[in-house]
Amino acid sequence: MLNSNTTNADDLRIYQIIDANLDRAREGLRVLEDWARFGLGQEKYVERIKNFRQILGKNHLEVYKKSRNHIEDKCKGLTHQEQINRKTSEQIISSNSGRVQEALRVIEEFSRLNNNELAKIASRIRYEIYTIEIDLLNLSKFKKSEEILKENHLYVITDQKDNLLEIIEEILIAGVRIIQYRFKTGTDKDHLQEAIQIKNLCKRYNSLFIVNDRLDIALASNADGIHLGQDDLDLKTARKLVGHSKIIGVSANNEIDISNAIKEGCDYIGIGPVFETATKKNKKPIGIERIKTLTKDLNIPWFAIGGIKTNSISYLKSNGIKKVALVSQLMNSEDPKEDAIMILKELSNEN
Ligand code: TZP
Ligand code: MG
Repeated sequence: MLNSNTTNADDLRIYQIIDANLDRAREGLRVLEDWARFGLGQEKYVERIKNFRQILGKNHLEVYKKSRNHIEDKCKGLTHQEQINRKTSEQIISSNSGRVQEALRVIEEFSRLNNNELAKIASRIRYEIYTIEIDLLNLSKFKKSEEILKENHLYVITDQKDNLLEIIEEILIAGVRIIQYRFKTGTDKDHLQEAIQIKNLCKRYNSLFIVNDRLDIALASNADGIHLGQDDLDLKTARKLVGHSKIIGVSANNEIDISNAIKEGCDYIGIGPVFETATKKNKKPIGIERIKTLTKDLNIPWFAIGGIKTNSISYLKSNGIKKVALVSQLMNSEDPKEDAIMILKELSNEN
């Protein structure tokens, strides 16, 4: 409650500032709440943000509202170019979190003079919004990655090539939206540098960038995900380290590994080798029938892998296999762009 009941001109100015910023904070919170609700389906965040709006609403005293028209606001309606340029949901989350944080800071400063209770409330909510902003951004990023995995049927894995960046760009131009960076020899320093370059390319083409095996390179290059084989870090540990903003994919080719991967929260599975492949000579192919059995009840995205060529796709599709991962077919292609276009077309054919 207010500390005094007399109102002078200075108080009016302060009340007006508090009034404007309570509105501003609540409006910004509403934007965040609606994104958490409709954009992300995150009930827990909806409740938290709604609660903040209600607390601020309860503390929006009549004196603040009444001060509204006493002093003319000459800056009403000013819009900054940044507001007009906002395009992505991430930009909207960031700018509205910033708006809430700033408004709460102003409330905190000015209400400290005559409403200490409100100053404390504003300070507490402001700190919580800092973490909520990061959580919402991470959840949005994750959701986008999940959608790319769901909507795209071609997953391209790299091999070590001198002109790797050129090949990847051709493939991205063709329309591939999932790239996994895979390497087995070389120095970490070089790999990290290459990973960052591929990540930047993928970002430019709105594509997922996933790193095979190496969590450190995935984290350092700010990859969208990590792919783990059965001998790599276990999924629980990896999740602890990467958190919930990155997707985790797993290679599996038997019931137990698949069911464990799902239980531990993997986001997609690579299953194979379907056919013989020179890329993984020591792995026995499991064949189409086995893949059909293993994937019968799978309801997360999965990609068949191993020995898949452009001309095997229609056969795979006729057996219900809709998503594929490839290494050599595109990495050794004379025209990766044309080949990728052909494969994407084959995969999108209805039959
Ligand atoms: N995992 C199972 S098979 C395989 C991997 C990484 C290699 C696939 O390579 P290719 O050249 O597409 O057969
Ligand atoms: Mg591995």
